[in-house]
Amino acid sequence: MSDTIAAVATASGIGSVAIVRLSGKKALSIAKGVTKRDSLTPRHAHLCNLYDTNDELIDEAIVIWFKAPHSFTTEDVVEFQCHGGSIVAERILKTVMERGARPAEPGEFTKRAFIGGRIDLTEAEAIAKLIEAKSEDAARILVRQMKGSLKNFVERMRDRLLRAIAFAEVTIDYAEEDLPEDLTVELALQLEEMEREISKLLESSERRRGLIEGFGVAIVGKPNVGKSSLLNEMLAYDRAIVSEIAGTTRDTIEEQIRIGTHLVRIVDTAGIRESADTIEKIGIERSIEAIERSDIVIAMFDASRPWDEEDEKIFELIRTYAPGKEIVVAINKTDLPQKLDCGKLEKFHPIFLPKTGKEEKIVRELEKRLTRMAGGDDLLLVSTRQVEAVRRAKEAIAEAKDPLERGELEIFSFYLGEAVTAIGSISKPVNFNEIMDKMFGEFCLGK
Ligand SMILES: Nc1nc2c(ncn2[C@@H]2O[C@H](COP(=O)(O)OP(=O)(O)OP(=O)(O)O)[C@@H](O)[C@H]2O)c(=O)[nH]1
Ligand SMILES: [Mg+2]
Repeated sequence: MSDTIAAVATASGIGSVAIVRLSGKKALSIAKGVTKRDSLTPRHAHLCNLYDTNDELIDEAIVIWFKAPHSFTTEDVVEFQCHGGSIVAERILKTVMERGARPAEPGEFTKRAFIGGRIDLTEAEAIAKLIEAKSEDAARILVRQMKGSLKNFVERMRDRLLRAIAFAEVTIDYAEEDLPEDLTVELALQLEEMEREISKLLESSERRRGLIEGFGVAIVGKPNVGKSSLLNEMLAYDRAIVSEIAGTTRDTIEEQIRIGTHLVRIVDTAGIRESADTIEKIGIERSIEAIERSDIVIAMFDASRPWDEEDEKIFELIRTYAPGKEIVVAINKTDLPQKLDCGKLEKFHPIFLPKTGKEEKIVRELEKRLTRMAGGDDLLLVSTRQVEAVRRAKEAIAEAKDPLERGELEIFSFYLGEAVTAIGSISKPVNFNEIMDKMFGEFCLGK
């Protein structure tokens, strides 16, 4: 913490402005040296010439000093807003290093903001994910979490748990006193309500993981039904080879498209078929893998051929995955004479794809499903760390139920204490160093 750290905070490449950031005890004195100024006014934009250690002019830049503790890191921070491109910013960085700063680790500015008590971990993680977010919906949720919405949820939950513990403790200490009889019932109700809220958060975070990473859509179906044709139409160019030969696609093909405000990873797979051919077999395994990794499965069937064992296999697969995923059943080749009996598929409300204009129909359907998946409350668990902590809290709350019923209030308190620790760790880690390095190491440089 005593080191003064520096980094180029903006993305590399051509741009009109780049920002070099400096944080720590020496930030101001280094800035004075680089600008050759005797003084800077806090929070004022100064137009300055910047010089390297050989007194050579590097750039003319805007320099702002954020005086400790009123800065992002709570330390003295100086920002140099220089001309874009990589050379100028790199020269400034080199100069501040020669004057006593050291390069910042990824996420180190945010780490200092956390250590300085300016933000908690939920806010830090929201910042990291906001930078990565793949959709407007995610950005909207994350900016609120950056401003403390998840932190507030955690605090409210902690308060409720602590109050429940306090009730129990009072009962333990003053058992003979006149306590309301329905206390156990009241506590049980509270536990149930907390469990419900936590489960909802876990469920909606899992369902909406795609808001940050992008949603996965897998197209599956027996060979030759027209999977690659659909992919090509969606991408508006011939990405995959299409032919009348069954088994044309032998590997999974993955591309990204935007649907509405969402980023979608669309995966075309090898047709699922029992096969002795090793290459095709590997392809089939990959198809199953693609289904497992996806949020939405487009299961495609061929209207021009009778239902067969291969269709049956796809049907079994979608039945297996249906409860956890959005399944879109698409009937293709509807322009040819109909030989397919769709009876079994009725409950999936199949959509019929025309020979031309498949894309429009499927995108409309996907948009509907995405809207459904993306909906939910305003909170989102954005890392496995957060999910694990909430899951642990949920388990501990569940464990507390039995002892409560049996009137074993010490054990009840113990489990609720575990829940408090687990939920609290979302904001502030229990095992400080380990979490700190793991978490902030995933940040990008300069943040
Ligand atoms: N008549 C008709 N033919 C289609 C339609 N869609 C695709 N086809 C044809 O069906 C054949 C197979 O199409 P592909 O897109 O290669 O099928 P696939 O499902 O990717 O096949 P594999 O990669 O072998 O699993 C090609 O000859 C396409 O031109 C359609 O709506 N109507
Ligand atoms: Mg194909």
